[in-house]
Amino acid sequence: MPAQTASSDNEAGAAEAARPRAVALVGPYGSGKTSLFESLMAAAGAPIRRSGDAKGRTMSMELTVGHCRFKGDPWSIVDCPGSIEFCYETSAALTAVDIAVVVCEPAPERALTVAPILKELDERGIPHLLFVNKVETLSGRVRDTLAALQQHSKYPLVLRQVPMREADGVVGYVDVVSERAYRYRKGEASELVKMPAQMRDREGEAREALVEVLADHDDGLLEKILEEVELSPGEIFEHLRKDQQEGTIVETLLGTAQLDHGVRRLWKALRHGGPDPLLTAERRGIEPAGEPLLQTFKTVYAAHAGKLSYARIWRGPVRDGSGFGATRVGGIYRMTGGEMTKIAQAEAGEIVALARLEGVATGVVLGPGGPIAGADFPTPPPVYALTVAPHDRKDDVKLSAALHRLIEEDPSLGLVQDRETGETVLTGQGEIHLNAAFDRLGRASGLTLATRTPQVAFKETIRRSVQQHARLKRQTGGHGQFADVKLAIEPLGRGDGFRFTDKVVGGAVPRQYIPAVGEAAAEAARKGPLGFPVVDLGVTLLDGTYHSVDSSDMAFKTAARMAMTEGLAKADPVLLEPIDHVSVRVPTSYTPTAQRILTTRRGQILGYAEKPGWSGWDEVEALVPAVELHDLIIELRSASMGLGSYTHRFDHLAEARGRAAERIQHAALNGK
Ligand SMILES: Nc1nc2c(ncn2[C@@H]2O[C@H](COP(=O)(O)OP(=O)(O)OP(=O)(O)O)[C@@H](O)[C@H]2O)c(=O)[nH]1
Ligand SMILES: [Mg+2]
Repeated sequence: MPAQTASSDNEAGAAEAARPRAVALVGPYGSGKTSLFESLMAAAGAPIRRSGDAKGRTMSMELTVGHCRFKGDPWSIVDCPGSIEFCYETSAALTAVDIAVVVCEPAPERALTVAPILKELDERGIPHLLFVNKVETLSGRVRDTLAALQQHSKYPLVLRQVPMREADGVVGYVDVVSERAYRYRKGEASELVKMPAQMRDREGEAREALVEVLADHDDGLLEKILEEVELSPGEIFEHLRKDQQEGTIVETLLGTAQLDHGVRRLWKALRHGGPDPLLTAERRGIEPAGEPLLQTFKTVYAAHAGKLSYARIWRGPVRDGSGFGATRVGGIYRMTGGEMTKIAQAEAGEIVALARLEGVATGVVLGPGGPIAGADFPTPPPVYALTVAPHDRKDDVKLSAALHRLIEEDPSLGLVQDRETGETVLTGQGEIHLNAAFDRLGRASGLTLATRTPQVAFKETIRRSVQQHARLKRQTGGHGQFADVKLAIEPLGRGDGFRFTDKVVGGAVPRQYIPAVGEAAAEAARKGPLGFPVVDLGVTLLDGTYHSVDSSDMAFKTAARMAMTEGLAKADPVLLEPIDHVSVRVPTSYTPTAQRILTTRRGQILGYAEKPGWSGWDEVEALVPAVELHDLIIELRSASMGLGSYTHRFDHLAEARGRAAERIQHAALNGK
């Protein structure tokens, strides 16, 4: 992005009132985003109920929006979930904001957990700051934390504050630009104090490091440094602001969200480094002038209001009642602290909830003419699945309607109607994700639901060719039943399916009865001697006899079925299980762990290599029986700080023998 645009925009912006900006709080699970959200809102004077200490807090499972003003500037804050199972919400939120704050913990060994979100921000070109939270627990050097995090960031992380320590830990900080020292005060702005003499050197080092990074981005600044010209705080500040707005540096701040330490300092960094929404729109390729334009980033079905689409307004104004293609805005709401306030129109930069945008999916860019573009962020592939069924079959229709809404609200869920097992399967991002989805589904539909592990579509085949003769002869009263068939039952190549051939000569079985024999053979193959569909099977009608009065379609069907049942059992039946091609992604330090997990699950490792474009991550490829995949994600995550993931696709059917086959058959018998 050209630097001129950024600065000229700032100058223009200074004269008029600032446009509403938006920030997303992102970062690994449990790093303190919700605590920071509450602290930021409180520091801006917004009414907010704080959930207090650890006891009152629960894992965030969806994004939350709050509105407030800091020093007169309007802001929307989007608190995102950190759990990988709810990453879709975070990806969607990032599409709607000008800047993100990556909230992380100070321990360097946790740096790896920040890697995925840094990667996403870098790839999507979203400017971001880093907030090292829980800094009161910092025991080592903040430099080490930064160095560990830097490995996962494309852009330089620049330390904006140096921690000030006393016997009982971090008590304040020195601002590296202004060179002023501050002491934290709980729930209040920090107090300006005299910089402790022993901090001068460390602060000087940090300042030098910061200036060096800035000089990398500006030749004028570089010249000044080489000529050893003294730089004023104002000058450094301007460079910092420009680079931060463009997203080419990552300012790093420290604090303790729970005690409001460092939170006003973060607010100021956001105020200066947060790009104007028009700049963000430009980054996204949206012209600043033109008809109203908005983008949805969350869809909810609220109990009373009906469908609500959270949207960022890229070009305003959007008025209540305005048409957008085939749909019309049926109410505009601002969300503050869980409450909805109805407003008449929304301006560029605002985040609002729009009611009744029927037919508009999450992520869509929408203008008066209708949808212009679809979601520009990824939907993660499913890694976990459970079946869903109503307790009472008569509620099937009701459930299906509720399921479709559920998936509209959360596109990282998926619905599969398994034609082979007859099950309705809900797929998603993990156990917690699916359980939360079932809770919501139960509440929304009022139904009691049953769920369980989905069945794997096992098959069976035969290994031996047999010839089987069967004769039906029944005399009941006057009219009898007669049919006689001789079938050749033989194995075919893997993947050939089922084939019926007629080789009858001389009208031993009249033409009109032959289709009945074929149908009966195919029907019999639907459930073989082991209880599963028989595949890769050829059946040939070789010969037979008939009776001019007593033969019929029915009689030939019955005879063919008898021949199949007897013949298949003698043809050395064997169980076939689906084998999937699995691709596991882990940080390289966990590659051996991933291989061990796959091997324990009867996997055959094909190899591993660095994941393209992901330095420090490997992709392990393996062939693994599908039946072993159900809870793979749970083990993988618990063994890799939550970072492991996988994708899979059907590869082939393989014969299952011995103990594995016994287990499968045992499970299938009990499950059915
Ligand atoms: N020591 C310390 N603990 C904190 C601080 N901020 C938050 N916590 C604790 O960290 C835990 C997680 O806090 P949350 O604010 O819920 O974290 P989160 O990032 O929103 O979590 P998810 O949304 O589930 O990813 C809670 O037990 C908080 O009390 C902090 O500054 N210092
Ligand atoms: Mg949270």
